[in-house]
Amino acid sequence: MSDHPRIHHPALRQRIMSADEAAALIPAGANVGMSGFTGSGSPKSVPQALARRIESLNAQGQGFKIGLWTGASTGPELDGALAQVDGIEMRMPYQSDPTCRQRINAGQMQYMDIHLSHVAQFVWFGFMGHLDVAVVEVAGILPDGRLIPSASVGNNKTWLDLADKVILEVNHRQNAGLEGMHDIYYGTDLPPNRRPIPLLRPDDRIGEAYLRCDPNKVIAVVETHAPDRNPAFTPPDANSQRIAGHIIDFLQHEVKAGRMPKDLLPLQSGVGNIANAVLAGLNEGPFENLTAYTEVLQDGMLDMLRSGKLRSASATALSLSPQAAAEFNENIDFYRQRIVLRPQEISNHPEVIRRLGLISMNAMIEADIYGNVNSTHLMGTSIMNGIGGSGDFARNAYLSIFMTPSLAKGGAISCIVPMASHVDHTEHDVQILVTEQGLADLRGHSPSQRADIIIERCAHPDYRDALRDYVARAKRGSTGQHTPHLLDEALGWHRRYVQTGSMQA
Ligand code: 0RQ
Repeated sequence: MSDHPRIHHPALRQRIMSADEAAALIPAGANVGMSGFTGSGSPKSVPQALARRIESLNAQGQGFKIGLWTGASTGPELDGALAQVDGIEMRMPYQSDPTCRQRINAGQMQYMDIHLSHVAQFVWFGFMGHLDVAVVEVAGILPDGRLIPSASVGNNKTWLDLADKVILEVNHRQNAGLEGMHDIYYGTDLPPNRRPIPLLRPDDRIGEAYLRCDPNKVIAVVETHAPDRNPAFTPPDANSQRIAGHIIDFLQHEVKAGRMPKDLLPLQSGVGNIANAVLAGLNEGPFENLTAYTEVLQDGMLDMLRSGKLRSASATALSLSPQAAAEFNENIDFYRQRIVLRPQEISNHPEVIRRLGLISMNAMIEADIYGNVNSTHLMGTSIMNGIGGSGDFARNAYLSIFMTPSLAKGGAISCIVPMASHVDHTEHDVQILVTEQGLADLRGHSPSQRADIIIERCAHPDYRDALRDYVARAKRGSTGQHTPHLLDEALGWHRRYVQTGSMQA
């Protein structure tokens, strides 16, 4: 046993093999559900071995590809390795890998970008086709075959339940102290037999600490020793700090107005540097005894747990910089009492989000003057990452906040435009927009009123006159006066950038 101290199931110890041997068991054309959510908890060895196999088979003209389903984005060992060898036919539900992005935007890889809360149920409903193989990283295997989940949960429960065959990667680098941090809920039936999810507080535990897995389905167990790969965050810049300041002032105002308790409502915070800066601002800010019900737990939330500002945090994945991961690993007993990691169908569940009344804060690419938000497409046609969980939260939160610097590309692009070049979140799902310029509270306002508020509060001064001029002319030239637009001109802003490299041309 001492050779394989994390694999306690006798029959599964017999199935230990190399990553190359395991990858050879994945057939061409298979739909493969892999673990992984941000750079956390994805398999580290089998995808790279599969990429090597695909490369050599494709060199012989075989055209070997798989359908790749995950929790969300993954590390370079997974998305990067498979995309580089052109091994992915259809990718879903979210990616942020440069090679994937390039292939998708070149029309060489199919990508189905869907709400993260939809993934598990779409697969259960049979909407996505058959799941052939699951490749899941775990922190250990118990004597009865149950699995200690890794640093993310994502869709692993669904993959293990539904795949014909399972390959497990047991990663010795994952902290053994993760055991007990997870809450895997097995009560999600299918319509018409669904029951309420009994989660009433962000830190409730309603399930089990382990993933169930039929040992008879396990065709390979591979041992690995590789760390998760999440990049470091950049320290908050002046714009992010201003955005954080506007949000904190606004939340104080909401408390004073009696629309929120003193310790606020559970926080959801999106990915990236701005979200992290807002958390840093909250850590210095006036609010105490906070809770989080979110999807990804970044460095900023760890700081808040340590300082005591945050009482508890629920997520589906850790997404920690190497430095924060080291601190987390040293103090895992402290964090295990305060963090719950759940399947993403629960962390992002509309019913739970609506019940808990979240404050949802997500970054965006651009917003238009009426409050429609683009989170996914650069200049309307090229995917950046994907919608991720932003739609799950925006539609169902108590308060939905979207934020961005007012300018992109060194000032050549305004992030406030007449008409969003792509819409992920409609005006109906967006209550607050924030840039470093200010905060626009859109609640209770008609489209025309919103246009004035957004231009005056959020647009950069360099673009305000042009936006005001657009609105004035749209009011004169538009047939309908509810949402005035000059349809032939509305997207001209983006066209001007494409042609000249500047919207101000
Ligand atoms: O491109 O790198 O080529 O310069 O867009 O911009 O400023 O680095 O943005 O890292 O904060 O991510 C919305 C993409 C923001 C992210 C988004 C260009 C800009 C740059 C990226 P370059 P930044 P951030 C729950 C929440 C969707 C998922 C989500 C995201 C690149 O937050 O993916 O919310 N969100 N999940 O130059 C043209 C504009 C632009 C622009 C920026 N207006 N026009 N290009 N760029 N604004 C968590 C999960 O779901 C996991």
